Amino acid sequence: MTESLSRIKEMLKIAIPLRDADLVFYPALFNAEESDRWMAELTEAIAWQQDQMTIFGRVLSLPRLTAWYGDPGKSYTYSGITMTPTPWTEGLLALKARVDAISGVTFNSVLLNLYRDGNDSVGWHSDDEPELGQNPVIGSLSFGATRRFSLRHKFNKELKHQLGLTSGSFLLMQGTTQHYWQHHIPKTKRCATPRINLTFRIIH
Ligand SMILES: O=C(O)CCC(=O)C(=O)O
Ligand SMILES: [Mn+2]
Repeated sequence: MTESLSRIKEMLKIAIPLRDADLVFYPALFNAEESDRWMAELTEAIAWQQDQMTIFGRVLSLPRLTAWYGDPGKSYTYSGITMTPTPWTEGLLALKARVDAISGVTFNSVLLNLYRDGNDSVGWHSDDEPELGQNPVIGSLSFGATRRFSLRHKFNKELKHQLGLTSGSFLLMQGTTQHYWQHHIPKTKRCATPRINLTFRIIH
């Protein structure tokens, strides 16, 4: 076994026991030094965009910067925005290799979010667009500031969960998770530094 494969097998892994969901959390897929390096490299190397969305006829800027990379032809539409993929960079392919190995699937695209500070956020949603298939597998990698990731059940208001997505952590969401649960990253006054999140996806 190669060194990196055995390292992956020994990785700290936490199953999050939520009804109607399949969530596995790896608190330290990357160590602090690697994470700082990726944070700096991705900040520089990614073609960050400020996208707009239209809600009730009003055009608003998304409260974060985004980018979409992936295999040719793997376009993705969400919130009325169609993103055509930028070709993989060497760095993103290296991250994908680690994430593929731990997830046991082959991702073909990644949506990147840059939260400049606690004023940036993402609203409640499920990653359930038709092109993600019946049971979407989403691999969510975080670098930089720790932000709170909240989950709520779509049909039972009492079921909720919160998780701090720390730098270097990886959250795998699969099975029926996107059918039954929504997630978001709320704004916070307690965060003045940036965070980058990469959600690896399989576009069918
Ligand atoms: O930033 C995060 O952790 C979540 C991002 C997210 O939910 C998405 O891009 O669909
Ligand atoms: Mn999402």
